[in-house]
Parts: sequence; structure tokens; C-alpha cells
Amino acid sequence: MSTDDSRASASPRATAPMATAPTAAAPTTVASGSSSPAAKPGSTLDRRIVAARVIVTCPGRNFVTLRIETQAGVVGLGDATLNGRELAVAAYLTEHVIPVLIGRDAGQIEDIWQFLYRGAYWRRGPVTMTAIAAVDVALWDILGKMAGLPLYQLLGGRSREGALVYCHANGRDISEASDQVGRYIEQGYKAVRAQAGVPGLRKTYGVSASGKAYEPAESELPLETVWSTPKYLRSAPELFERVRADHGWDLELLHDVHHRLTPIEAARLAKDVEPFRLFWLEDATPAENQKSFELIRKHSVTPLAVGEVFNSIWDCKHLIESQLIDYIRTTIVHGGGITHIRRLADFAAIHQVRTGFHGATDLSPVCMGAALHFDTWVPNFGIQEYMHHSQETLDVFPHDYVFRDGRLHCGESPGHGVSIDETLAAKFPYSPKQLPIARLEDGGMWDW
Ligand code: CS2
Ligand code: MG
Repeated sequence: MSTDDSRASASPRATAPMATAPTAAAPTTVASGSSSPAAKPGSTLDRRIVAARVIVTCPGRNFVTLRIETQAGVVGLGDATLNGRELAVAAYLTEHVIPVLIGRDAGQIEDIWQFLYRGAYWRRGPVTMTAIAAVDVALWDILGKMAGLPLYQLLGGRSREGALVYCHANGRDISEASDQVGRYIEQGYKAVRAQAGVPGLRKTYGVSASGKAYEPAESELPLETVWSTPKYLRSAPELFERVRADHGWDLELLHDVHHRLTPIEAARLAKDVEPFRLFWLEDATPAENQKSFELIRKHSVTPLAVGEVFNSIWDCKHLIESQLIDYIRTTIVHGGGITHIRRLADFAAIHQVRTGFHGATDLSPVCMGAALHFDTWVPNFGIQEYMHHSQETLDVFPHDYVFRDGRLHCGESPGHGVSIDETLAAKFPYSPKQLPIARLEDGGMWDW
């Protein structure tokens, strides 16, 4: 391996054109511009990164995708979407990451990960870790394509026949939510997340307007919603009593509290829903203070899941090693890519914590493709969230994963199996959207 000095001088980044901010679906390319010697297929030179650019598109919602290309013309894609903060990651990649990628060996996935993590000096954080994840996933995709192997094979091979998924059922009231659970059972789902409107509150997390798919980032400026913990705590257990009465016990049920409760309130809810045997209770309390989960654990055996907003192993180290949670939700796109999530999953495995990857619509099909390969391999797999993308999104991102018998199955094509139709993507320009915020009934800010 070359020294830092020799690599720096060999790198074309000093002469690389200035990266400009990405425009909607009008990607910026930073190519080496230099003509490299003819490379034998499979040689190190062949793997040299010659171009990388960011593609921003909004087929119903915004997605940021990183496209990396090698000298041999192999293309890898990584998801870089951070809901409501998309352009921050796009700029991080374009301004700070792409210039240092050009000229590097795409096969040095670990070294590039370490370079971007340690080399940034400013470690962790959602923007940095999402940007690193995009590079990492694109490089694993390239490796798979060069090897002619699906990604799960590179990780260690198949451990299961497809990934058990849970979908989202919701309703303005308990009865509407339970009816939707029934419709998903008919479609073959074996696990369903249930969310219902709270009597007395105009809008509740996870509940869509009638007939529309739920999509939280719906306005250019944050929508202000009102939250009441007492109202929610009265109605939430009733939802699960009703769903069990309507649909029986041969179904995994999940619920997302979305960070709204204090630890003692979370303990109360976990205890109240215990008779309905949830698969998990998610984000029962915000987790910046990892020790707060000790309080919930003392009072209940309802399994706990957390971590969709985490971006590194350090956010959940205590939660995992103290066995305060049962499922870790941090997924590839926000957690530094496959290279870092693999470490996190291994650490979780030795503490009997299983994976339950975030899979909301704001994670693109590129992330879903990579996650499904990971799910197919990872020994301590738990479940995969599956919130359905719109048809427009699926058209922009051709993919080979399929839903069958309650599971998502990754495909067998080399890499992660998801590509992008750039002509179609260009028809959906970036549209600014932010996530809502929540206030208590007295106007005080709360956690959304
Ligand atoms: C969620 C998400 O899927 C989930 O469990 O909590 O809907 C979350 O609100 C969004 O990903 C935010 O961007
Ligand atoms: Mg959630």
C-alpha cells in the first residue's frame, strides 16, 4: 500500500474540477480527467475510481443517490438519503468526499471507510455517517459486480430463505386500523405494525389521511402537530386488545411510540401492552440517554426495539451490552454502510440482540436492496421493516427483490441488485420537504 504522501501526490484530486452543488436530477460529475493506462480486467488499476456523482430525485419523495464508477466501467450505487436534510448529505458528498475518492482503489472498501471516518476528524453524526454509508454501499455493489456475485454471498452466504418483514397498518381510529391489519394478513403478511389515531388529537404519527399512503415529510416547512401523552396512553393498549380480538394470535404485532414518552411512561405502556405479546415496542423513549432504558426493563418483558436515528455503534453500546433492548434498528444508510453495520450486528449478536432494520419509504430502494442482502446473511436477523415505496419510486429504481409469503427475497444479480433510471429520475426534480414537529397542548416543544 502506498504511503499517505505518495497516495496524495498520485491522486488526481488536486487537478479535479471544482465540485458544484448538485441540482435536481442534474448530477455533478467529478472525474479524474486523466487518461489512465490500459488496465487488465480485475487488476488494481481496473478498480480505480474515475468518476462519482450525486443524483437527487423526487419521485413522490426525495432521494439522494451516489453513483461511483471505476476505470473498467463498473458502476456502484449507494443510498445517501437523510429525510428532510437531503441536500446537506448531497453537499457533503460533492464538496468533501467525491474529490478524495477519485483515483482510489474501489476494492479497498475498509481503508476507504476508515479514511472517511477517521479522516474527517469530526466523527459520527447523521450527515457524515449517511455520506460514508453511500460510498461504502456503492463500493460493495462494485465488488459484487466485479466478482459476479450477489452481495449476500460476499458477506458469508445465505442464512435463511428471505427476510421476514413487517408492514404498516394504520387507521384514524382503532377499528379502521384493525381492518387494515386484516387486509395485510390477506396479502400474506405475517408481521404488521399497527398505529391508530388518538382520540382528541387531530394528527397522530404513523396515521395517514384517508385513502393516502403515510408519508411524514409532507410540507416545505415543518408541520406543527399537537401531542398528549395521557390521551395516547389511554388509547394505545386498546388498539392491541382489539387487533388480537379481531385477528388472533398467529400474527406478529409491532408498534412505534416514536420517542414520545418519558422512561417511566414508557415502562407503563410496555407493561400495559404485555398481555398482547408484541413482537416489539419501538422507540418507547428517546435514547440519547441509553441508561433510561433500564427503567423500562425493570417493569416489563415487552421486547424493545430502538435505533433508527442512531448512526454508530457508540449510540447503542450500553443498550446492547447491558441487554436493555432486543432489536437494533440502525440500518445501512444512516449507520455508515455495510462495513460499520456488520460490526454493530456482530456486537449485538454476542449479546443476543437481533437486527430489525429501519425500512421506511425515506430509505431508497438502494438501501432496501443492500439491507435485504444483509438480512439474508446476518446470523442474528430479527425482522425487516417494509413500508411500501410508491410506484414512481419503484420505477426510478429498478430492483430485483420480491415480496413472497410474508418475506422479502433479495435477488441473485451481482451486487445489491438495485439500479437507477436516470432519465426517469430527471423528470422528478428535488422538492423541499421537512419532517413535522410536535408540541404539547400547552405549546411546549416535544419530541416528534
Ligand atoms: C419510522 C419512520 O419507520 C419508522 O419506524 O419511525 O417513519 C420515521 O418517522 C421516518 O423514517 C423519519 O424520516
Ligand atoms: Mg420508527
